Amino acid sequence: MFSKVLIANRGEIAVRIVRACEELGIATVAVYSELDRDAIHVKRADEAYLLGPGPASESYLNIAKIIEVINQCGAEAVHPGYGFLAENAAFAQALHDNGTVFIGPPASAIEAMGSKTRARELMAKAGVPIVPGTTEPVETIEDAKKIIDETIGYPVAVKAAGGGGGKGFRVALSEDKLSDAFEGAAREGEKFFGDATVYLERYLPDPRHVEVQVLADSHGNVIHLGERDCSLQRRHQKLVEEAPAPAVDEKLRQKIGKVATDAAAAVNYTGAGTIEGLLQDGEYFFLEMNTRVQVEHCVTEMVTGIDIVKEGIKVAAGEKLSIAQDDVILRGHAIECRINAEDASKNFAPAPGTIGHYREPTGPGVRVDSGVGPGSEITPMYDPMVAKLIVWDSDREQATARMLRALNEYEITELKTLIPFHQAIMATQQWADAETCRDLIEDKAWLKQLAFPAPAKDKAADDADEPEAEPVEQSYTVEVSGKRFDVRVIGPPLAGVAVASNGAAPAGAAAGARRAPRRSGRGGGGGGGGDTLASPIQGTVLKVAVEAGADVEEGTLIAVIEAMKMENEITAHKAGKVTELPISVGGSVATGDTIAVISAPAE
Ligand code: MV4
Repeated sequence: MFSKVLIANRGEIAVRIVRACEELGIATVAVYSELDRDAIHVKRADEAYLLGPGPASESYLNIAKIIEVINQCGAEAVHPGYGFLAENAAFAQALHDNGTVFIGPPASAIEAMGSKTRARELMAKAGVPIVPGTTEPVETIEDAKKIIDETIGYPVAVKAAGGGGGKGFRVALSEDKLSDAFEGAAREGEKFFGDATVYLERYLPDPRHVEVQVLADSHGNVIHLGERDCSLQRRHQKLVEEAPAPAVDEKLRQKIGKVATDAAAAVNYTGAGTIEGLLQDGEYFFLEMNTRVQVEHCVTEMVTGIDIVKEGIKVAAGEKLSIAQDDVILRGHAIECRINAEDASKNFAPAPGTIGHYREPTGPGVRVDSGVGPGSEITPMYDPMVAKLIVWDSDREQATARMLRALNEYEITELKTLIPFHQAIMATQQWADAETCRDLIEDKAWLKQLAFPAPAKDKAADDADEPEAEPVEQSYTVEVSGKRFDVRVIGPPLAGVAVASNGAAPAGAAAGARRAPRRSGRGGGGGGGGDTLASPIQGTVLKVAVEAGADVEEGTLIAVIEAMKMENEITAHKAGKVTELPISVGGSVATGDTIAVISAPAE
């Protein structure tokens, strides 16, 4: 076994890997950017090294610098987590050349699965069912038309060959929409992956996203740990995942499990990986392979009792898998909700900011994997996912009740997160019926009811470092439905009512007034107050959807800002007339910059 592992990542997954290493008796090395000096993953590791400035290209993606740190600290292996360098074959190769173990598959497997056309070709040859379509790149729109007419038909999915996770994915419902879809997919492929190559698939009208967890060692053992359903996603960002998949029975599980282990074996896979696929009317089709540990691996850990991260580390050290296929037994049901710093009521606008009070749910069957705590700053520079709430219970219905209980227990102030969204989703009949909830996630009116209340005016309460106030006893007269009561309240002084002896309303004030703490908060989600619509993020203006002088409704699309390669829709925070619009396509905006000024319409 390794004695020291460097973790080339940040946030919750870095903490997750530290935990696995500690349990295996391995010393841990964190790396961090200048923005992450105070991050939890840095404190949790045994040693930590600064990589460079905030931008990932200068820190978490800086291969030369990471190798320098490896050689400085003497780590024998590197765990890449997910994102950043996890599926970068050049990084895996560079480590190999440096005599360092990459905790993941061989560079050749990453490369084979990285090209989606190559992966489709390999899988088809290995007898793995792929979504019907092309396994060769399609060069021109004319070629595409011909292939579609002769074999695939409409609707058709046009996907970027360098893609994955839905990036560079367009649908053409009919021939007149093909050139838009083709060009859109090629453009996105070029932008995200430097590869404009596209391929075609039959578009399945209402599939479920079902993926299979695999584990493989270097002794020829390849097993699967059953499947996860990740159908609840928005713009290809998964929001909720569960295991087992409601639509998969034992017979289908064995079938898709075999598909997954065949797929992994075909590229000589080692470590933890996932076969992503679509399930439509009981038929399963390979989509792509993620050659890394995934965000949602936890739900599989909960129903199998197998620690996927530890197994990955052990097989990288040359050990055999500690379980055989027959040892894998699924028990109960697990659900994961991703806690993102986003405002669902504003079209999932990024809502970076600083956490005030923070307390995670606990109790039976609850697991929280997080990389934040009180006072943590969530920067727009990195992924908005700050934590994952995972619950286990004996069946799906009970797991849902437990998830609702745990979401209620989660206390986060000052930062807007998806907690209200998850609370609403978990309470729907659609979720109870195991539907994909696609209509709800796109329903602007439904999302709007998740709006956060106006931010508290009390600035002093923002300061989480203030000491807790002495409890005080105060008498009030209250009227409940017209009936008068005299009450005594014992606790911290209420904000705006009592003033502590030092003259400032203490931190306890916010806590005292809190019943639904996560709903308070003044996170940067969208409005600068008043007429000004401020940008919640830093990025590039991709689209300006209105003209100055236009009358808009609350929720009207104003602009699309690209940040972190994600397109973010900025919508009107109120109804009125656009009186100022100081942005233009191609321009850049900083967090807090004015996107538009919207004045109340004249009476
Ligand atoms: C598809 C599809 C329909 N037909 N491919 C690709 C990436 C992943 N995020 C979802 N992807 C899809 N690929 C073909 N040929 C539909 C989706 C899809 C989807 C699938 C299952 C559940 C939810 C989904 C939400 C959006 C898109």
